[in-house]
Amino acid sequence: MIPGGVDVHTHLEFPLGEAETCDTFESGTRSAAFGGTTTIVDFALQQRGETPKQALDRRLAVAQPKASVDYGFHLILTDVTPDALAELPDLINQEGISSFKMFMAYPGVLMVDDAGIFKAMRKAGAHGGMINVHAENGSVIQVLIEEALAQGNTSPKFHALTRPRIMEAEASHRAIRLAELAEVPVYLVHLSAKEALDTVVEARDRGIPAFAETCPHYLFLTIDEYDRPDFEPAKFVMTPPLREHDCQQALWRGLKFDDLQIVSTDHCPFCFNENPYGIHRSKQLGRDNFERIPNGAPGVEFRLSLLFDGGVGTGRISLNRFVQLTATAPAKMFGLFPRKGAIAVGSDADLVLFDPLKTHTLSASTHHSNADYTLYEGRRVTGKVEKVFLRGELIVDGDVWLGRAGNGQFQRRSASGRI
Ligand code: DUC
Ligand code: ZN
Ligand code: ZN
Repeated sequence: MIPGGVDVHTHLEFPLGEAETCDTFESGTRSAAFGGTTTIVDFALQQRGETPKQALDRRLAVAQPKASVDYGFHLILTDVTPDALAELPDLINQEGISSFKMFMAYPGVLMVDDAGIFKAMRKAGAHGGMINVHAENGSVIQVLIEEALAQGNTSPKFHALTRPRIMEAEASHRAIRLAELAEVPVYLVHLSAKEALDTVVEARDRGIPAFAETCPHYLFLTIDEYDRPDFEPAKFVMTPPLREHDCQQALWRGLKFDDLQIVSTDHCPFCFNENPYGIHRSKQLGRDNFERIPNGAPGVEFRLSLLFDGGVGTGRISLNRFVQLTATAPAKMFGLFPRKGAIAVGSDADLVLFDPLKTHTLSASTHHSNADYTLYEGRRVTGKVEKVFLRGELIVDGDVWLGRAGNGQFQRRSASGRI
């Protein structure tokens, strides 16, 4: 029996550029539950011209009737106006939104310049908040993308080739240094490159509160997936892209030595085929231009099984470390502990009965996401979620769904806990 998983990086019903993810709060939280995750922290996106509070209210209205596991939100700041900054203290201390995500990538869409990031960091830091950063140098990457397209290099592999590891490292370093000056804890999302991890290690060795997560796809897949035939590689187009094998080894080492604190999924699902959810929810948008392939992949359901099989099963990490990476540390980092992330008197009875000996096959034909593919089709893993309890109520019993849409509760998170 282990604590219910806490996945602090999902995107349900989420607009991304011209696309939108294909899992609703109903399908996505059901998929999470079948994978042993009883709490997600998703994102509310501030659109331009909107204040962060307006973005939160909009997002709550979407999630509340549909979510079947507990949920919170990080707030994505895209427009760092004086009004937006003025709302941060209340969001952190009244509304339960203690972390803010900012993008150093996607110029003209989500990217905020260093001045904006620094202003938000200083304000959040002064009021107990955390800043999450998507660390890639978006301006330089844009040059590489435009060069590739001008040369007729439109296939999915060029998504990876135009997003080099050292541009993740450069932005990671910049984010950490800005956070250091602003005196705010910083959390790098979806860390993939060894060189980015090196900057985190360097900062942590100096005592800076810099933290990072990685995701199962960076631990189990490599850049070789982009050599698949036809348009198949589009399934693996996520940001940052899959990296070379030496990064994988560095990430596993990082998990072992606590240079990386959390494994979350960045569940950002788009179908491969246009039907049944339409082209804006599918990879086909980018058939003739890799830049238009929606960036993201499904994964929320397989985090526990993959990490148990590939981590505990191989002896890379201990069983305790597995629980820490998937439940306790994310709950602590994002102000949910001890309500979440622990089996203890007074904690929510979010419990997973996990069979460590049961072998099963990961497949889109049996998963519960709306996505029509998985990154791990046919992979055999040992370790399976058998029963899931949310606040004491049985919601997954083997293959049977007992949960209810609307039964998930919004979690007001406390000011950021550091671990
Ligand atoms: N970053 C994310 O965290 N999720 C989806 C796409 C992206 O770039
Ligand atoms: Zn990102
Ligand atoms: Zn994401």
